[in-house]
Amino acid sequence: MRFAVLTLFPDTFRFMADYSVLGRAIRNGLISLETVDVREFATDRHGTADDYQFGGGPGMVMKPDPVFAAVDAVRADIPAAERTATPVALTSPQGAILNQDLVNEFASAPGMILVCGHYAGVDERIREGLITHEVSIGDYVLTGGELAAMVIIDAVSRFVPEVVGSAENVEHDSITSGLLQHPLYTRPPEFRGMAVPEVLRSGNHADIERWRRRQSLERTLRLRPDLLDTAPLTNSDRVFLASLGWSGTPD
Ligand code: 6GU
Repeated sequence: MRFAVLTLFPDTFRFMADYSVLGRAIRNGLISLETVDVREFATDRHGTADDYQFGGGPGMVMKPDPVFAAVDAVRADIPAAERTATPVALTSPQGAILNQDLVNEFASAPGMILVCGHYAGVDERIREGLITHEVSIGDYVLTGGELAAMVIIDAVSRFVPEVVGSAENVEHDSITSGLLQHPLYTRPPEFRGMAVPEVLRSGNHADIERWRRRQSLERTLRLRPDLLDTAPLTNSDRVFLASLGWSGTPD
């Protein structure tokens, strides 16, 4: 999986290439992360990437010409057969909020081009002529799209085979399964008066699975009841949830 990031601050991505899971994935050639300095594609010698807005108003706007030129340069390196399947995502607070479905969609592509939004925003022709997806990472405003791009790259990379320890890790993780994760414990069995639940030390795998499933269901009902509307639930899940007062649709 190849990530190309268009940014005004390419250095901010350096730590991603160094740190544990993604750093290893890059060194192993499972993913590649290329940063493209938009300023280098500016048409003037000052490297101007932003300008005042037509119509007036506060804040600068990212100019279209350097961004188009930078995307063209990245695309020229992508095999023609993969070009149309490569999303061009703009990070911006106006985008669709990132969720696991969108992460999965990106993960099925051969690569991604990410454009980090900045200043008051981007010239609308960037949206019209280049961008296939506009993505936000939540309803709050960041100083720039770099952190959002890093979040997207991290979440998508987990679904590239072998980046995370085993496929099971990804399939069983919380949200991917549609429910929040059950509680986890490691040694010591008792810590500051807090004991590991007996069932986890029983060696009875059926009991352990049932306990974990119920903990997931209980936690999801308490913290994220909205997830229960779409989570794949069995009949016994529904009976258990009903016993907790859940009034969701029985099927
Ligand atoms: Cl993608 N960019 C900015 N600037 N702020 C954000 C965001 C993105 N997502 C949430 N807030």
